[in-house]
Amino acid sequence: MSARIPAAETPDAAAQVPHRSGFACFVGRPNAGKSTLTNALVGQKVAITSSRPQTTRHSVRGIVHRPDAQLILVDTPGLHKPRTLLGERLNDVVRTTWAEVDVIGFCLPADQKLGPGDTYIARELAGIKKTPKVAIVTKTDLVESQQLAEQLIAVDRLGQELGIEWAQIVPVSAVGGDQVTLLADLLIPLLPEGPLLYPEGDLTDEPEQVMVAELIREAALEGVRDELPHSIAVVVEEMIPREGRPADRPLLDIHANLYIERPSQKGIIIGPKGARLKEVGTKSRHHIEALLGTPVFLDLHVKVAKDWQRDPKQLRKLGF
Ligand SMILES: Nc1nc2c(ncn2[C@@H]2O[C@H](COP(=O)(O)OP(=O)(O)OP(=O)(O)O)[C@@H](O)[C@H]2O)c(=O)[nH]1
Ligand SMILES: [Mg+2]
Repeated sequence: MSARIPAAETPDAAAQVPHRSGFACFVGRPNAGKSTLTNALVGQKVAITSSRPQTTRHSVRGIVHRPDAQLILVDTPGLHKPRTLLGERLNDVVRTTWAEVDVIGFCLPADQKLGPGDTYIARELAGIKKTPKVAIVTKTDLVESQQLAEQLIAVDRLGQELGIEWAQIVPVSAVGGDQVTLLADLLIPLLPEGPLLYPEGDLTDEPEQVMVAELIREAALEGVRDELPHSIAVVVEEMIPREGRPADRPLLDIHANLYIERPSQKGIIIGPKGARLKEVGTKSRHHIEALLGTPVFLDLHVKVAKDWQRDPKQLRKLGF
């Protein structure tokens, strides 16, 4: 007598597993680790990250491909109390995004006690009844197991207090690569059945020009403090292959402007004898070359767009 193969493991049964596809957005306070987690799940940098809050300024899509599913992650800006028109616009992006997705992943860092910022977001999430919500406790590598356990209990309690039924509560470390795959496994069953939404192999739908601008901004954010990170915006004006280059030695000319808000900020960005700006150029150029797979000449200029975070006209010009 032959051994019986459990039904779920027969090839026929595998073929009957429905294909799922849909959108899961990550929301949370600024700096909660949403973009780092998005990149870890996709397996490649699609969103820039930094230790400064409010790094992400638009919704960034990252695509996870599985044989039985396509999970599209939508990384959003950190939801915060806005102090500028830009801040209001960023919060609008978050609220529009979570109204449209199939699953909401609420990110709460393990190393910080739940605070008013988290409760504020949770209250809003409680009002979105129809969408399943997964609580994601991020940065678990930063805490001991006791502290993690306390945080998981606190998150559970927050759900109970506000009438949110978490579909899951998942601890992850994007930096340590811990439970990242599990998170995808848990999000996928919450997606509707459906066909591929993006071509196989696509990891994001971000335009190249936007990714290049973001990589420059990421390099510029490193080492700047206080208000300055918020004041920086980058626009790529042009990307054109240099004429007259031999086919085996192409060069892509990229012209980009780095905007700040006040003339007094210029000195810090440029640095003594231009050293800082040069460093930003060199660092981002390496990342851009890796992204585009071609040598790049980066022409980077610093310009002042006075008080752009508060000026509707300037915001429009900068793409917000
Ligand atoms: N140790 C550790 N650090 C992390 C982890 N995930 C993110 N970080 C760090 O936390 C900081 C913020 O990460 P981001 O991914 O940019 O946070 P975010 O939620 O996207 O922030 P905003 O875009 O500003 O809303 C960065 O310095 C990350 O390196 C993690 O799993 N472990
Ligand atoms: Mg981010």
